[in-house]
Amino acid sequence: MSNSVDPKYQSTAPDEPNIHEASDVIISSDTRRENRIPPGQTQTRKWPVLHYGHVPKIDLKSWRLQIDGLVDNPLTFTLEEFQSLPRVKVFSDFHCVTRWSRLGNLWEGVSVRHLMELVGVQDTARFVIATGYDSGWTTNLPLTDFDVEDALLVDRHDGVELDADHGGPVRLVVPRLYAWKSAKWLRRLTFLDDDQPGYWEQVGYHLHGDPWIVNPQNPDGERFRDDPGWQGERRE
Ligand SMILES: Nc1nc2c(c(=O)[nH]1)N[C@H]1C(S)=C(S)[C@@H](COP(=O)(O)O)O[C@H]1N2
Ligand SMILES: [Mo]
Repeated sequence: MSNSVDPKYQSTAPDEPNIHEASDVIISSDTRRENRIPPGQTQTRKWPVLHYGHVPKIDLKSWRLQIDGLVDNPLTFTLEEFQSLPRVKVFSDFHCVTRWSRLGNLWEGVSVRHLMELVGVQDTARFVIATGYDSGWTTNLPLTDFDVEDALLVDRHDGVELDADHGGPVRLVVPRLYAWKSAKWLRRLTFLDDDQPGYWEQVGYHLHGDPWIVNPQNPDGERFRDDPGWQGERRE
């Protein structure tokens, strides 16, 4: 955790989605909710830095992104190759399970769907594991929330390069789930047919982690693992 002044502090109110309406920005649908703060969350204008352990030292020349598992064509990208892929912009909110929400982020990078097409994800794939450069930290996600138009691999945020504290050079951002599913310092994506709990999921955090789904076990969002088989309802 860093104690320095937060360069990402929002000195004015965060943007509303409609300012991007006439542009090529993909608007994450949760930003159109009347109340954009999920149950149990509090809005912050900061961008807190949150992770387990230390910011890994990454040599940009030897950085690689590996995509494998249930794919026809496993691929490994250098940073230069990654940066030459077609780019997208996504406007979304960001909700940490420690109860802060940062609204109105403009993310830039490469869409998850484009990468999935390049590697040819097989029909049997249902889940993905994202691995970070921080000693093999992982998180698991279902493709129902990953294979969506507003999920992307990010290298710029609010118009500037993503810094190392927030996961640079490249992080995952999956706006529909809690922020712990948005792996920083992304190193690898592995497609699987079964759900394998990642780092926090193994110690009790939710396998799915949707902030808008409420049920008796998780009255304010899918924070912790609940009874297997229980399906909550997504709050609209
Ligand atoms: N590789 C990696 N990614 C990670 C984490 C981590 O410890 N390691 N922490 C997660 C958690 S709990 C949150 S809330 C977000 C925080 O992102 P931020 O530091 O940019 O706010 O990163 C997520 N991604
Ligand atoms: Mo978090």
